[in-house]
Amino acid sequence: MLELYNTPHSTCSQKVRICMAEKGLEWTDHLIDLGKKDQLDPDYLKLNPNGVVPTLVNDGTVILDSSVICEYIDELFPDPPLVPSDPAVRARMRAWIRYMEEVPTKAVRVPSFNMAFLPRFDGLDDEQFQEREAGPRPLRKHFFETMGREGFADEEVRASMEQLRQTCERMDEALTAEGPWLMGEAYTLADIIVAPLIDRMADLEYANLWSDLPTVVDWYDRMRARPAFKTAFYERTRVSEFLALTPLKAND
Ligand SMILES: N[C@@H](CCC(=O)N[C@@H](CS)C(=O)NCC(=O)O)C(=O)O
Repeated sequence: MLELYNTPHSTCSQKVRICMAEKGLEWTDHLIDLGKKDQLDPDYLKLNPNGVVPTLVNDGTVILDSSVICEYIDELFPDPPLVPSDPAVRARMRAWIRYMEEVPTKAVRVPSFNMAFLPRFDGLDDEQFQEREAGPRPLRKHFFETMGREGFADEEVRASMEQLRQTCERMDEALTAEGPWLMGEAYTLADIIVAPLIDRMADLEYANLWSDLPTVVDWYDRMRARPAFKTAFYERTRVSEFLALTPLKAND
């Protein structure tokens, strides 16, 4: 039995949900409310000591980290394949995944928090903010400290936007050279892993990051048309649907 501890609007959860839906799998949904800090509950920390979502449990076996979960799912349920069989092509796909984790996944957090999640702290004074943020944050302590009550600085916002633009340009290069997917003919985990990041930027009204790149526009349209994408992005999975968006301090 597959159980997924996840959060509707979390990009890391969304990629796992797309992957599982592509395989036609069913799973038991355990919803984790990040705003209420369910991810830091001692019982959840026993499952995932990083205090983040998602976590997959397969008949008692715990699998952590969204990209690792996607590869694990692909190995257990190889049909339809989402990982290339040729080792060299597979290595190229994994290099994409590492890049996605190192660059756009981190970059997306800055506008996401400044625009969507910062209002959680509205009205709190310093002491109340410290109190709310007290306690273990195994992975994100420094992230929240840097963000503070005021959000990330303009410089940080600009750097993130630059990294996200670089991602779109790299996608454009790959899609122009091969296509229709990032790895060419085969639709793979590389497409799945970047899709929620692009979707988040669209949701935050930053589609201008790729609007001059028709290959990326077309890729995103095809991605959204997939039934698995629709399963993963059910109602109220986008931050704009339930959070007030606040314009960024440093626009673009
Ligand atoms: N490398 C981890 C990162 C997971 C992660 O950062 N998840 C975010 C949501 S996308 C989270 O749980 N954040 C916790 C928080 O905001 O306190 C993975 O890919 O699973």
